[in-house]
Amino acid sequence: MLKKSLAIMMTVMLGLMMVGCGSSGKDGQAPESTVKEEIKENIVVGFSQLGAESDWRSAHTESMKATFTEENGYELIFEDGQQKQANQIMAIRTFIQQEVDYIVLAPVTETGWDTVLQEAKDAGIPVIIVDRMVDVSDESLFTCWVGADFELEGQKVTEWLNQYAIAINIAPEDIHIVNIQGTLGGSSQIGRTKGLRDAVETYGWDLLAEMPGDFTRTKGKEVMEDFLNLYDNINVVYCENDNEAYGAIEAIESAGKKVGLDIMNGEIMVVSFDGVKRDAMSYALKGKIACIAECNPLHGPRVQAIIESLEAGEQPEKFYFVDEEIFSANETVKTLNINGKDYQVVHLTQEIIEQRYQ
Ligand code: GZL
Repeated sequence: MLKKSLAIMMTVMLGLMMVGCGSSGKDGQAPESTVKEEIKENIVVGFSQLGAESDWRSAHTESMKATFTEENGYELIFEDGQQKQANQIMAIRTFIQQEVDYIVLAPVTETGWDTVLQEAKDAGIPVIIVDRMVDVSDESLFTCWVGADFELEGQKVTEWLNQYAIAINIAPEDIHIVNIQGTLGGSSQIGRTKGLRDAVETYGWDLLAEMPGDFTRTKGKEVMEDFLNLYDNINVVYCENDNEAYGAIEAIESAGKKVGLDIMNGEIMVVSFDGVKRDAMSYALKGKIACIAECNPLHGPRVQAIIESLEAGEQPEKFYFVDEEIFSANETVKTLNINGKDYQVVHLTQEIIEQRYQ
């Protein structure tokens, strides 16, 4: 707001100066266009991004930066929280001081936001939550949320695994799974882990261990190395994002084991989430990742639509869930039925990959 009033004052002063010098309309009046020119100010958006831990996060940041440009009528103030909630809270307080028009928050974890979101509310600044969710005592502390149904993502992967296990006739108790979790306390980790734990309970799989891999390749590799040192019967690795899967695959192959879908003959199957980069799809095409539940990072246009709606005085939906696919190069499992709804498994081919990344 402060920036806006300053800009308006400068525009009016500039208009008055023009009246005094240079071209003028009839009778010395300022040209119509100067005085009546509509003052269109850029909408100032303060965006607190949680970090830069993964391919997904980089694509998410890029989508926001590519959307909120000067040409599109925005001024984006971007702050990277470097995986620390304290940094994000500081960023939000700075945005409030700067009197931005909107705050967009990609929260690293779900809890601990009530106080600072109340400060934004008291300052009259709408807050839009993107990607992971916030767990607050009062949902009026944010205007809208846009993101994915992470538990459904977990249900898609585990239902694919259940159907695949049945097809290759492996007993549920012979499925020995380890889970390389995402950043603990973030909605994507909470939802994907719940999807797995519920399936373990339902189908009777053997869940050997779970450890956080923080959605990074490095940590994913470290955790997989630990798991391999602890267990000699792992045949499924549930990675809560692709970067962890890359690290797990590296660890498995460095240990002289084979990654693949033939778990009845000693291969270790890797399943994952995101499907953002071509690398992930190439791994899947080779069967090194058996299936990938898409998690779509392109939230920029979705957030812009919310802001445009609010600018027009409308009341957009409070929660906006993004529709997402599931991919596999293996054709054994074709359709998933989850909570009464069918989801087609996209059969990955080189052609589909080319189309997707053209
Ligand atoms: C999902 C997002 C997760 C991605 C990871 O919406 O929160 O965080 O799955 C990212 O790749 O690091």
